[in-house]
Amino acid sequence: HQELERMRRALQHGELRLFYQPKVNMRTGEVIGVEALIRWQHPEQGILAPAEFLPLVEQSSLIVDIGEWVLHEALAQLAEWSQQGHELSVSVNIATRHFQHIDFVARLQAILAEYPGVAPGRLELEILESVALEDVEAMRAVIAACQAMGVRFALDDFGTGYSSLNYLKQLPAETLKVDRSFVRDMLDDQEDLAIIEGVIGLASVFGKEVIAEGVETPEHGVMLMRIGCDHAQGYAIARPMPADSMHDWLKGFE
Ligand code: G
Ligand code: G
Ligand code: MN
Ligand code: NA
Repeated sequence: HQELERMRRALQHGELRLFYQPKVNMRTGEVIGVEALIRWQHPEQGILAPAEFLPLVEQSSLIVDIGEWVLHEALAQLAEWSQQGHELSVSVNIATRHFQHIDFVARLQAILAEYPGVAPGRLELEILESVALEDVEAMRAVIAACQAMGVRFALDDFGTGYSSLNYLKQLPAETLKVDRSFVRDMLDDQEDLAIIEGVIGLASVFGKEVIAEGVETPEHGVMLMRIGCDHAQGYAIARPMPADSMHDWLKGFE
C-alpha cells in the first residue's frame, strides 16, 4: 500500500512529532501530567492530526512500530523534563492492535529498561474502554502484567464503550477518562451531566480517579469541580503543544 509506505518513510525520516497537553487538578492548581498526542510534520502539508493518518496505520502492523516510537519519545521527553526540574507523568494512547500484540508486555518492559531514570509509575497507558471489554480474561492479564511493572492505566473515551455496571467492579484501570462528548454538552444537557455525575460516583466507590477531557471553558471547569471532578484536560487549560513550549507554559501556570 502506497500510503502505508509513505507513513513508514515518515517514521524513518523523523517526521513524526509528539505534542503534549497538560492535565491539571483544578482545585490545587497542580499539573498532574501530560497526554502525548502524535502529529505528522508533513514536508508539504504541514502538521497533520492523527485523524488524517492513524486510521490507516491502525489497520497494519506499522501501528506497533509507531506505537513503540511514541513510547520511546515520550519517555525520553520525561527524562529531559526531569533534568529541567519538571517531574511529570505522561499518558500515551495505545492503539488496540498494538496493545493486543503478542509481545506487548515484554517489549514495553524492554523500552522502560532503556530509561532507568524514569519510574514506570510515571507512564500511563490510555486504552479504549472497548479494548478492556474485548476478550476480558486475556486483556486483564496483559493489563495486570503491565501494572506489576508499575505502569498505570486509563480508560479513554469512558462512557462510550457499553461497559456493564457489573463489569466496572473488575475494571483494571486506575483512571476513567470521561469522554469529551459528555463534557461538551454538560452545561445544557441534564442527561450528560447525570452521566458524568454517575461516573464520578462509581469511580469513588471503586477507588478510581476520574478526569474530564474536552474542558473548553471556565464554566465547564466550575461545574466539574462542583460535582466533584477535580481533574481536567482541555482547551480551557491548554491546547496540545510541542515539548519545548512546555517549560514556559509550566512557568506561567505556577
Ligand atoms: O490530538 P487529536 O485530538 O487530534 O487526537 C485524535 C485522536 O488520536 C485521539 O483519539 C487520540 O487518542 C488519538 N491519538 C493521538 N495520539 C496518538 C498516539 O500517539 N497513538 C495512538 N494510538 N493514538 C493517538
Ligand atoms: O481520544 P483522545 O482522548 O485521546 O483525544 C484527545 C484529543 O482531544 C486530542 O486530539 C486533542 O487535540 C483533543 N482535545 C484536547 N482538548 C480538547 C478540547 O478542549 N476540545 C476538543 N474538542 N478537543 C480537545
Ligand atoms: Mn487519549
Ligand atoms: Na478520549
